Amino acid sequence: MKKMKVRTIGVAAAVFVMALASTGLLTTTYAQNQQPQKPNSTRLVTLKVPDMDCAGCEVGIKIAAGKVNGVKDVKTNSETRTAAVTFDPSKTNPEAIASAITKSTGFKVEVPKTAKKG
Ligand SMILES: [Cu+2]
Repeated sequence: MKKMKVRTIGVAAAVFVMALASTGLLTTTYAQNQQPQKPNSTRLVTLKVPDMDCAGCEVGIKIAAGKVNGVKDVKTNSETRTAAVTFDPSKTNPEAIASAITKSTGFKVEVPKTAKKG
């Protein structure tokens, strides 16, 4: 009976330490997310492409956006009809990327209002 009690306390202590450790980790992650963006960091914009309805459209949009200087990554989704573009804001901007896609593929591209400034 005595042994049982000691073991229970031991387990409870271990759980308590683990809980403390995970709280510490969460706090650290939160603090990192709060840091201001570095001047050279990239930005992500999700462009709407209402006429993108198949993989063929996606390829054309990826190629067109990828040719824009400063574009780092393009992820298209023909189901949601969006193109998530990662870019270097010192080299290009969402509207320039949108117009490059339209010029190359003929697709109308909508830039979200929040991305138009800056
Ligand atoms: Cu298509």
